[in-house]
This record gives sequence, C-alpha cells and structure tokens, in this order.
Amino acid sequence: MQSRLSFLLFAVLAHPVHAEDGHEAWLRYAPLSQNVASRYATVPTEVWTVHHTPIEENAAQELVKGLSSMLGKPAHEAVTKPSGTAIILSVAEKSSARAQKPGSFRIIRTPRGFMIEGADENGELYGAFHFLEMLAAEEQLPTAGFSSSPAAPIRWVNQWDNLDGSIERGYAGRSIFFDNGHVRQDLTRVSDYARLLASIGINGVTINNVNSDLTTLQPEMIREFARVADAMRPWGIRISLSVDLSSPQVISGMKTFDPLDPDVAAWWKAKVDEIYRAIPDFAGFVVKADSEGRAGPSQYHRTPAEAANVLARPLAKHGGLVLYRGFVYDHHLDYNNLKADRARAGYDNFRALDGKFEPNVVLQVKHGPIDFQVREPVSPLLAAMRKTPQVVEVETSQEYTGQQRQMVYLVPMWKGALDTDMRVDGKPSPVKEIVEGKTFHHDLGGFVSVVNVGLDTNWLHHPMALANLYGYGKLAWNPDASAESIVDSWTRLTFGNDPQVVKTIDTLQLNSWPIYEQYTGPLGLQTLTDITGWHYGPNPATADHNGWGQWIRAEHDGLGMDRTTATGTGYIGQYPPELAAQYESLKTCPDDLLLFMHHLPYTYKLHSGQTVIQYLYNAHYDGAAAAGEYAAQWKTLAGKVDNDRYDKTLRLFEYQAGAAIVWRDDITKYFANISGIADTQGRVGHYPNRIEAETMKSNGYKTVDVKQVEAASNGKAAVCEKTTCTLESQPHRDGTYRIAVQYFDLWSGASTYELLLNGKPFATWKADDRLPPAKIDPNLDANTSTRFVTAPVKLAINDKLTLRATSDGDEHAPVDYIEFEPVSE
Ligand code: GCW
Repeated sequence: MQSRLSFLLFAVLAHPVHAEDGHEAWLRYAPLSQNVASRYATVPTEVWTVHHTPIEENAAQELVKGLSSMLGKPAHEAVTKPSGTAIILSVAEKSSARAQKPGSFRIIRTPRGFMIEGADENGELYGAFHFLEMLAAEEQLPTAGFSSSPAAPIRWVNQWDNLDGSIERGYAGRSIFFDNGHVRQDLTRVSDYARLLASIGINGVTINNVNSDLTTLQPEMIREFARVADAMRPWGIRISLSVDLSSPQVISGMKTFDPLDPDVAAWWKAKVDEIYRAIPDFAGFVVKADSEGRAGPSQYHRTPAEAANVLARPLAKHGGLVLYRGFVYDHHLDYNNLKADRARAGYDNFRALDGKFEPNVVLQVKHGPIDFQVREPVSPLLAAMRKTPQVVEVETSQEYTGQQRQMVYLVPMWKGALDTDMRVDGKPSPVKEIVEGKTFHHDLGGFVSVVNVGLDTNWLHHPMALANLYGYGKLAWNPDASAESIVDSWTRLTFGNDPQVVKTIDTLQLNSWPIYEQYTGPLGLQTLTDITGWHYGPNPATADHNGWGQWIRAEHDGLGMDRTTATGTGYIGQYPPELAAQYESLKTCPDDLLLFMHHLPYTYKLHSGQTVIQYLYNAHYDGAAAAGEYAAQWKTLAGKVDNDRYDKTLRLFEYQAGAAIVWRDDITKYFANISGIADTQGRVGHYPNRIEAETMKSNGYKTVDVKQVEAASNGKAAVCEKTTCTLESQPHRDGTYRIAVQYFDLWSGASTYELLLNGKPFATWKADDRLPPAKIDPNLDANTSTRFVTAPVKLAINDKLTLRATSDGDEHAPVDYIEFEPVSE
C-alpha cells in the first residue's frame, strides 16, 4: 500500500501541468490560484478510510489526487488512524443507513476535519466527488453539515455498442468496450469511464446495443462481460446487458422462443443463473422487442408483459431488473391513413398491460412519443402506467441534434420534459415525480440515457457535448437542479473559474438548444433531417410518404399532424384531461408544439401574430445567424482557454456556422416550394452575393445535378473531372468581403482547395472531414455540404478570384457556390 501511495503522489506532483485533451472531462482538478487555495487552508491533507474496500479505496485515492492537485500540497492516505486532522470516509451505522436511500451521503465538519459518511460505499464515493467538486468550483465548504441523496434508484446509461466495436448512433470513435466480436483486452478506458460516471452519481451501465448482437448470451461472451463488470465495480457501477428475445432459439437451437413455453422459461432461468455465477452483482436486462425489426412476443401472439416476466422471474432472486423498452411501434404505417399515428404507439401498446408486469420489471420510456427529436411533447404513456414503475430515457448522444459536431446543450430540453406537469387526476404530477416513484408510489424508477461515448480522447468529440453527460447525471441525481446551475458547475470544472470564461461558455451553452431548434425544426415539426438515413443534415422531404411515421404532412395547403381528438388521430386524448384540453385548443396549444398537434394552413397566425410560413422563414434565418456568432463569442476567450481545446472548439463552431446555413437554405426553400408563398423579406431563393459554381469560368469542372435539390444552391454543383481543376469568379463591386466557398466534404477522400487572388494564393484547406456518408449518388447532399470562410479581404471589381482544387480518390473536389459576404467597415 505504502509504495503504491508514494508512487501516486509522485505522479501527481511530477505532472503539475495538465494535458488538456479533454480526457479528464470535468475531473481535471486544475490547481487553484494561491489566493483561492488559501481559503481552503484548513482542509486536511490526510485521508482515512476504515475498511479499504475497492470502492472506498477509489474514494480515498480520488481525494488524495484531487486535493494534491488543486491545493498544491501533497495529500496522502493515512496508513493508521490519524491522530491529527483528517478527512474520514465511512459508512453510516446500520440503523441510520437503513433510513437513508442507497447512495446518500453526508459531509460533516468535525473539530478534526471532515467526515464523509455514506449510507453505503457508493455514498462515500459520491460524497468524495462532491467534496472535490465544491473545491474545484471554488464554493464555500459546509460550515456544519451537508447531505444529499439521489432522486431515484435507477440512474443508468445505455451504450449502443456493437460487439464488433462499432457504435450505433455513436459520434466519437469506436467502442471502449468491444472490438472484433470480443471485449477489449485493455479496459483502462472502461475504468476511466466508470470513474467519470461515478462522479455524477450513475450506478448502472448497459454495455451493449439495444439492437443486441444475437451472440450476446453465449457462454464465452458472458465470461468476457465479467471482465467489464470487474473494471466498473470499484466505481460502484453494475453492468447490465441488452438481450434479444430470440436468444433461446439462436444460442441454443430451441424450436421456439415463445415466452409461455416452459422450456423457454427454463432456458432463461439457467442463463440468468449462469450470468450471476460470472457477475454476482449483475443489474439486469434491457429489452428492445417488436421494434424496428427486432424479434418479439408478437410472433407468438404474446404480450410484452408475458415476455418481460419470463426474464424477470429468474432475475428477481438475484436482485436483477428487466428494463423493457416502451419504444414499440409499427414502422410500416400507411401514410394515406389520416388516423395512423406513430406517436400513439407507446400508449396503445402498453396501457392495457399496466398491472400485468412482475415487480422487478420497469418500463423504459423515451421522453417524447416519437424519437429524441429537437422538440417533442412528453410521452403520454408516462402518465398512464400507474402500477408499473418507469424510467424516462433521454439521449445524450446527439443523434438528432447535431451529432456532436454542433453544440446543443440538452439539459434545458430534458428539464422541460421532466417538469411537464401531466395533471394526473387533476393533481400536480410532473414527469420527474412519476419516474421518481412519488406520483404512483413505487420504490423503483428513475433515469436512463443513451450516451455512446467512444475512443475519442474526450469521449464525445465536441468539447461542449460533455456538458450533456455531466448534466444528465446531475439531473438523474436531482431533477430539481436548474439547467443554469448545472452548466455553471460544468464550465467551472471543465474550463476554470475565470468569470469571463464562465459567463461566455454558460451563455453559449444555454442558448444553443433554442437556436438549434430554430434552424432545424421549429413549431413542433421535430428535427427536419433525413429520417431514413443519418439523421444529420436537413432533408424535410423524407419525413413524409413513408411508413416510419415521423410525418409532418407538409402539403401545398397546410402543414402539421392533426392529432386532435376532434378531427385527428386522437393522440391528444391519451393525455390526462387538463393537458389534453390545453393541446386540443388552438388558443392554448403552445406555439412550439403547434404543428406537432395540429394541421394548419401556412397563413395561420401564431400567438405572436406572425404567420406559420413567415415564422418558419424567420426562425431559420435567426437561428442560423445566431449560430454564426458562436465562433466570434468563443474568440473572446483566446488566451484564457488552453490551446488544444480552444482550437478544437473554434473549428467546430466555424463548421457549425456553415452547417446552420445549409439547414436554413434547405428548409426554407423546401417550404417556399411546397407552399408557393414567398418570404416577405425576400431572402429565400434569392442569394445576390452568390456565384454558382456551374456558372463560373472553369477548367476541368463539370456541372452535375444534386438529387436532393434543396441541398445545393440552384440544385446543381460542379465536380472536378481531372486531378486539378479551377473555377474563376469576380466580385460584383469593390468592397471588403469574407469569401465563403460552399463545397461537399465526403467521407471518402481529402480534396485540397486553394483560393488565389489575381494569381496569388491566400487561403488553403483540406476537405478531410468524416461527415456521415451520404447515400445518394453522387454523394452530394446536405449532410456533406460544408462552408469554408476566409478572413476579410479587400477586393476591387476587376480582381480575379480563382478556386484551385485537387481531387482525392473518389472525392472530386465538389463545389456548390462562392459567396462574397460583405463586411461592414
Ligand atoms: O432513434 C432510433 C435510432 C435507432 C435506435 C432506436 C432505438 C438503437 O435511430 O438507431 O436503435 O431509436 O432507440 O431503439
């Protein structure tokens, strides 16, 4: 023990400079200024824990590491009970622990220092992290005592990791858990992830994709998963697995997987016992069934309850749970049926089963009735299941919200869902209290988030995206915490306490969701992305005329889904009466959900007095303009943020500015075309500063049609047919301009582009981004459309601007247009 301690101490002191690659996320323990550190002069540097269990040891070591680094004086773990001042970690006496929720902790100031007392070992760990967080955010330490307990027992994350190492809807590199069909040999990253999760109070991880690999429950795999459980256990985290209901058939060749077949029940019992032999604290199963092509009980005309129960019964004696997903819907809906409605599916499939589940089955319900859109109402199922405990599922992975290339702080959106008062029986019943078990009196319930961290050094790719993971944990612990206070702590821990840094980043984050909503899907239209593809760039046409049911019913005369009980699908009637009445009436339906609930003419006037169509235009222009400001705001922090994270964030903000313009133009053109109503401000379809590539004098470029017409200005682009090609243009008048080049950056190659003014090169860049591969041949679409913008340059009308580009592989240096953005002097 002693030698390990002195080694750790040495390691901490020998590396006072933090490498800021984002890996430490909010656990950087950056040294505090001397001034601030002196305020904590009485904080003991000796840490003592009674039992030295692995969890306690991690808690103690975390304190040693954090205190040493932040206070700049070596802390250490005592080998024998300290006689002087100390921070003492302990578990509460049995009788008082029993009265507290698992995971609770108290921090008590004593004459001899501090006592961090957990209701259990996890509580000690959470208390230690909380103590360190107070220091890192420069907060005052409690003068007497402080106590905290989690809102609900289930605080899990789901990883959609496949055993081959890929991750469904993951945007930060490959799996930290798996590679090539196996658990990775080196699980260092897994331990590091467990530490991060523990620091925000998470206690469970479902390590594999809900679209579960059919070999998941093979005996060899179970032995491999046990290694993951071993790596996470010292951080108080239990693992669970996503399982496919056809496993008895696929793994053991049984004739059936009918949940009511006794042999099938016996199979699950034996399998569960086998798992517990390898993983004694296994947390349970997550089940996606009869959903998006997964096998399910419907094949045998059995109910989800019958399926869930056959798994739940053998788990019960080991303390395991089944989290059965409410995400069950028909993805072959008939678009021509005006009563068909995917949003109804959760309630329609599960409502009648309330009371039929075993006590250790929990329904896992996405917060909205569709699928993690930029704005949705809350799922009516949450209010309908009285006898069944529920967890609400939110998505940290930004599938529909910019895929961690764009900044979207999601906590305000989640708060909106959790705070929605569903008025069950006419009484206050916010969603958070339903899942906490308060409304319907359950001991079980809580929170799940799809996270999908990957091997990227900073876990989620965009430095700003980590605020969502941090925020999810904080909300799962305490859903009453505000989005403002959460991001404020995150910023302080992640970027330091400089007031300008804190204010700038807090403001950027807090505005980011409403801004993203403005340019990607206002008025309850949901994210107007390519529903049938990558869920990234704009493609509103894909919402309609298919079986997926993410319909917006954009027609010539009107727009939106009529979900009223009076004339529509009746979805609104699934809510308790007060909420239903609010959504049913145009007078009281909030504008931001209007087109989710109603089908209306484009000329319908909103509460603000604007027409629907003009609001759509304005929102897209305002949103894109606001996103275009992020980089300038970020630049005010130059020199105040370390270079690595400064540069990475700046590049992403510059990229987002361009992506927002792609969204703006695509969607406004789509609605202008379909409605035939012009933008009263004359912006949509008129781009006076643009010169289309296909109209420029070219050497080697050829004009091509872009199939997703709105994705390219004028529906056309130019591709280079040789190795190196050029395009020439001139400004319309003298002036100072930023020159924007709109091009397509494909997954496949890395073309080089160069701008020359009167033959003299002045800007160059590479199209080496790995944007989602487009499906539409020739791969030019709104996912890959990218904007490069120069610094301001003075141009005269006769100046010759040349774009010289070199193709790479099958990326033929595609160009859409060049825009001369006037800069006011
Ligand atoms: O949002 C959709 C995703 C699917 C996902 C599914 C689900 C794992 O596009 O990729 O599948 O939801 O939640 O099951």
